[in-house]
Amino acid sequence: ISLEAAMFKAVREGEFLLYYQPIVDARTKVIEGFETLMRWKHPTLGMVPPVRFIPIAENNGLINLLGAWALKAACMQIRQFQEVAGRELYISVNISPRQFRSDRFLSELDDALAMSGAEGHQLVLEITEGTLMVDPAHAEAVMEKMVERKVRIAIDDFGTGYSSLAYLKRFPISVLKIDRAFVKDLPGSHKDAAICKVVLDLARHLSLAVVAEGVETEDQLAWLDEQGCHYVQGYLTGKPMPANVAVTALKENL
Ligand code: G
Ligand code: G
Ligand code: MN
Ligand code: NA
Repeated sequence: ISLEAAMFKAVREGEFLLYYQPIVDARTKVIEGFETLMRWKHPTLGMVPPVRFIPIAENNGLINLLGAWALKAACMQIRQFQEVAGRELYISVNISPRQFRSDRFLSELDDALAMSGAEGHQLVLEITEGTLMVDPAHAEAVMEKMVERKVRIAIDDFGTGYSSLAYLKRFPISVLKIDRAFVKDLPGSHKDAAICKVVLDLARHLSLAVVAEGVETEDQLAWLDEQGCHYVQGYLTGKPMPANVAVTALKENL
């Protein structure tokens, strides 16, 4: 049976789960939030990576179902994380282009907040530049509704898409996530260093938060901190992990 057919069954049987990767303060390493990353635990294939199933789900529309489920699961989980930590944390959820454009997106967002009791300001939604470019007027209208709910918007994989900087002026964006592609050869690569510096400077002037992704070494972390990058995410400070492991990480991080 095809992966596609298996996915419909997997949704019914609850084979999808969320992993959580810490987003930490670059200086103190205090966990500020978690990005949720979807996993598919197939009974015989084992862990199917998202690069294999997200594109299929995006194509056949199953992403709408999966995305709505992930939003709910993430909002429910943030309550437990906060109880363990005894302080405010946020959860950052990837929203696929098709999910963002769906007519049901805002009502699913409201459902997730309502049923979990999570607050809008605890939620960051990650979208890519491509998502904004398909239908900017629609994107603007949806984002205004998100702002009304105090839900923040992050641009994921910043700088890797085909889009102009004009969208930083037009849309109510709060966070830029510097793609791993610009981080992995830091601090040695002059080009990557220049790109990261410019992004950080731009973000500072626009009052945007920056998260550097894919941080794997102490040298990368030290350089980013020195350049004024306040938040990092990567294997160095925490891999994507199941919720119970994330709870342990939170307890050790206090
Ligand atoms: O989790 P990595 O660990 O392998 O994720 C690979 C890719 O899959 C990333 O580009 C990520 O944005 C995407 N991805 C992971 N989880 C989700 C999800 O819940 N929703 C969407 N739309 N994409 C996701
Ligand atoms: O596209 P998005 O930024 O949502 O995807 C995040 C992806 O990056 C996930 O696949 C996640 O597992 C992966 N990732 C997170 N931290 C690191 C890291 O330090 N190194 C590498 N190679 N991948 C990472
Ligand atoms: Mn992401
Ligand atoms: Na990214």
